[in-house]
Amino acid sequence: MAYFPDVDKIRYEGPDSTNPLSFRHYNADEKVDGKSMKEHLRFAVCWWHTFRGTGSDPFGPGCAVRPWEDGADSVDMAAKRVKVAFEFMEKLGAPFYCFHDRDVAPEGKNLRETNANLDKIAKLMKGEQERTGIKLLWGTANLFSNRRYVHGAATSCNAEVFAYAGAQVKKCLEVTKELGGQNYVFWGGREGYSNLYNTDLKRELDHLAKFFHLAVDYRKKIGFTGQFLIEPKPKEPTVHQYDFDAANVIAFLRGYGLTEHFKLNIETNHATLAGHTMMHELAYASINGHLGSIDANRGDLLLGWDTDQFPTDLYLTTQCMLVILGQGGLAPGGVNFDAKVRRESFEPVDLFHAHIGGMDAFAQGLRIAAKMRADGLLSKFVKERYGSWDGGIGQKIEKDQATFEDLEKYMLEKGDAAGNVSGRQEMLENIVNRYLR
Ligand code: XUL
Ligand code: CO
Repeated sequence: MAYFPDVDKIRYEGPDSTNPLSFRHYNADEKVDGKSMKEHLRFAVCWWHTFRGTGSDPFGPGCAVRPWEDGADSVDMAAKRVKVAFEFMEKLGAPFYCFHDRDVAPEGKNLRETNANLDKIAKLMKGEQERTGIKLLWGTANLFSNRRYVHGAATSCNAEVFAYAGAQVKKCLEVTKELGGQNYVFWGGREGYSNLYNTDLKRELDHLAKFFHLAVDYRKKIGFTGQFLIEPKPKEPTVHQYDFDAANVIAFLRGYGLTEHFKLNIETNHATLAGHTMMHELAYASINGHLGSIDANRGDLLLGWDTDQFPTDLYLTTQCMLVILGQGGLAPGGVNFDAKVRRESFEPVDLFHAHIGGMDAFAQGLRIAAKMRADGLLSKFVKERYGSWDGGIGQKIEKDQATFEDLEKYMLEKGDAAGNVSGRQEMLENIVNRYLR
């Protein structure tokens, strides 16, 4: 049974193709900088938006046409959806996927039944993985949709809820391991607060760290070797999300002795909500050795909330790939499309158009970034801009060979600081445009 009968396998047809159901830039096996595009980009389809998204919004219910859905959140429907998902991913040529436990299997009437549902569906997913060769990039637990998580999960004021969340993550780690997941993601969900009048801030943060330590302990116990990732997000659903941005999460990990166990999964729309560019967030994580994976999407700057649109902007994808290539790649992480089609794009084929566009935009970004790096114009400019640190007083400061007294003596002799030159931002922006023509 085919769920997308009108769509064949999506193929690379080159930049001149006018077939909207073809890749114009993503050519999986083509080598760029010594590695295939497939290896560089490690694309993943997300289960939640692509197979559970209905297009519902605060103003109305879903209107997406999904002929295979029967409207039930049942185990049977979940089983059918596994077939739908793998047919889609196979036709698209996506090498990876990601899921939340509750995307793939429904909750039962208690934890035992819920876990049994998950096991049943995970078995089918494993079978489809073996049949298609599609792999699991990461699993994660949904610790935010069920009403028990109204006050958060690990940071709930209610210890019972912390206990349930621990049990849920334990199970999800086991399933992720069973499916060969290469990473495991923690997105804060409702870990945050809206008002300090009712919140013990210190206790909540301590509990969050305790939760992460318990996860690290359990992962060692079961021998799960996938990379742990924390996904920062500044606001939505709570006013003050604890994992605000890359800098905040890295400081948190340091403060609680967790740095060696976690990297970050950086999402574009979360970066922009934090008032940063994606490139800033990626660079900040990367220079700290913490860039693990990305959730590729974009927001709408005119709206300013988490619209999770598919990325199509070549400046954005080029900037992403500059940072990613700069650190030698993302593996075992990848590029996960945490993105959804617009409510108005309600037909199944729109799921293909959306992913094709995102994959092509990243493939182009990869090519452009590789060329820019090979030419080295930006890196040469930056190197020269900091040249004063490669000798003289700069080198002494960097090598801890200068005290404040030394600096005073040096400047009293010179009288004033010299050597400032233009930052040439406009010239550099023009250079970048040369590559994007
Ligand atoms: C929410 C979000 C999540 C995480 C996984 O904004 O990005 O879907 O990626 O829980
Ligand atoms: Co995300």
